[in-house]
Amino acid sequence: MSQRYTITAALPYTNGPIHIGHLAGVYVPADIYARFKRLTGNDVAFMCGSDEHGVPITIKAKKEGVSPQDIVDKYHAIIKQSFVDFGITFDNYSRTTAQIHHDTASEFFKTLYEKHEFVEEITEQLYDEEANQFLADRFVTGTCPKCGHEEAYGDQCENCGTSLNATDLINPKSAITGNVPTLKETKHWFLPLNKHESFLREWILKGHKKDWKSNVLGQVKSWIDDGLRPRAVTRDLDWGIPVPVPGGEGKVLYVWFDAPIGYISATKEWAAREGKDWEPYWKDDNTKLVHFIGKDNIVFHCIIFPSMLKAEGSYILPDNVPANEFLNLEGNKLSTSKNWAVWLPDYLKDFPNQQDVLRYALTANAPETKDNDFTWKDFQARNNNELVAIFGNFINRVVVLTHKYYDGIIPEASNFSEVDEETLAAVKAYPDVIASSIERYRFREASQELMNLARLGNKYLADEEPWKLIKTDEARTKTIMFVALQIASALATLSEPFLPFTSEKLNRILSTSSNSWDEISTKTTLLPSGHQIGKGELLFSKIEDATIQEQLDKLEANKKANEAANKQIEPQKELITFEDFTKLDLRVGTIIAAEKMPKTKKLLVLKVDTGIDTRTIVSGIAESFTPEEVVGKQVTVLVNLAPRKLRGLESEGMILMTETPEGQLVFVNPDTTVNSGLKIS
Ligand code: B3M
Ligand code: ZN
Repeated sequence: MSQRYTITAALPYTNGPIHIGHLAGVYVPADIYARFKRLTGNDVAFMCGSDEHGVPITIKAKKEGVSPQDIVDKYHAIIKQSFVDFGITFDNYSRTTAQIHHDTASEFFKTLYEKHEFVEEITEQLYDEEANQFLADRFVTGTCPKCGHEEAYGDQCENCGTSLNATDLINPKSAITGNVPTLKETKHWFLPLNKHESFLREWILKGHKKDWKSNVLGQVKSWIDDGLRPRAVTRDLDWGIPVPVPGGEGKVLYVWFDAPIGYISATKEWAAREGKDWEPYWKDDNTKLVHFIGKDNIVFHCIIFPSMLKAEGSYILPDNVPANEFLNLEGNKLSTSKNWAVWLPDYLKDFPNQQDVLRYALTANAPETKDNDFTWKDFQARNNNELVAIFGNFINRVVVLTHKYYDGIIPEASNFSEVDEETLAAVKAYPDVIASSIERYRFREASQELMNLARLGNKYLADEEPWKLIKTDEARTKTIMFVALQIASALATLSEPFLPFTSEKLNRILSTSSNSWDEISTKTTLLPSGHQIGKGELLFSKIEDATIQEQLDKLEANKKANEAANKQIEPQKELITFEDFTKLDLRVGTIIAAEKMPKTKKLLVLKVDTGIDTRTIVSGIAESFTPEEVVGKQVTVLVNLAPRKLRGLESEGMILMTETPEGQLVFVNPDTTVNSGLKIS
């Protein structure tokens, strides 16, 4: 029976491209679910869009010296393209700067205001006197009162997930100037979450105990048990949706108030475009609303947004919020600021047309019940050992043999053996097996069941050996190939939610289009005898060690470059007098010989012509230069430094160097060749 679904995926902040963590945590599972629901005949509205308000965007704009609108325009386009590239089938990808969203969010706010669902209060908020600005959300950092994490933000601690008010922070610090904020009075509108507590308890903890994920229920429960407090839903900022009620001048809606309403505006925009009515998708009790999010968004989707919807009164509440945990990368937390990430546009450049490999690797290793680690080695193994060796190999064998034996025409099957019957029956069971995993939001498990179907095909061929039988038993070979082709056809349909590009290719190879999900279980023949299949194409190709090493090197290089870019210029040392300076005897010297100091990594033993004499100087430059490279170089020498023994060798002076952020040493030398011994002053 067809069911109406409103499926949402968290609106990404538009202050940077998206990376594999976003894909694994939210967009791939949401897309699998949406595709699956469509294939099983449901009415689906799959909604997303860019989250374009909020402080991170303002901060980024300030840093780059452009307007917030410039920032969101740039990243909205990049993010939207990534979703298209990775086959994420949103029915609408909108944005929160769209007029329809401003109108929808304003209306929503006004309705709650008119229903007296807000508490209006003048309170003291953090203020940066130098920047002349109130500090909320990400404009302020400090110590989390709950877990002690020292870099918690004014709205949330990313370490323990607690949602905070800026004034809760211990030792708050302005993210704009670094100053300690003062307190200043200002008026805001608060959503009294405390008022909704018993409803929330009833609805989530009693109503959804069975089918919600335990990580989600756990967070919600601890939130409610801690006691809910009124939460400000307006801010003293200039980037956002203006507060549409008297006294709201110069203030905007809190980004977490407007963003989830973005799901509604996206639906409205889509419905208008498609000539549909949006309301049943949000107001009909029979509609199932499912929010796909990461774990840091749980409180917003399970407590704050439902309270808003409930207060408004005409909306349905989410049926489920299958939040995922976090994905790490090579053992470390994914981090935009540390550039420790695999960005989707970069992946696509390095692995063109291999979106399904990433989709598969991320699904097979999805952070569903605990944080998980993405490693390039695992990515390679998933590709080489599963996609290539099992799925691709099976299809390739079937297609090659069908062309070789029958010119690509599906042969007639005669007597099915017991194994054939069992195999065909097993195929028929797969739609339900995979569906049951998807229904329980177990996408890893579902992806492994899909691979098991390909395994079944591989094993069938390996056991039946049509390549041997073709010489002795033509009729039997035909039957085997017929059965194998049915499995290939089932794979074309059942792989669609997980591997959409592969499914499309496979349908092209088989000259078919996907069946409906249920037909795989009900139809006796998926591919009839006499059907002509198309040309073979390679579905997957092996990924070599060198390719993986390149990715690992790239990660390290990105990290280093980022550290270098963030490296602080050292503060100036204390003042010295002119007399102090004249004590230094600096000369131009010429290196006339060099050799490595035995048993050391860093030291070169140099013979330097100082103009005064030729002397030995031991210098820690062996990691940046070979002895051959430095011979003949002119350098700056501090000649009157008291001699020092290094590894038993007297070093009579010092060569001046500088070091680049990448750790490369560079000589400080005259820009034309001059005589050794000239004074530098
Ligand atoms: N923009 C937060 C995030 O990316 C966010 C989600 C909004 S969903 C309504 O973590
Ligand atoms: Zn914390």
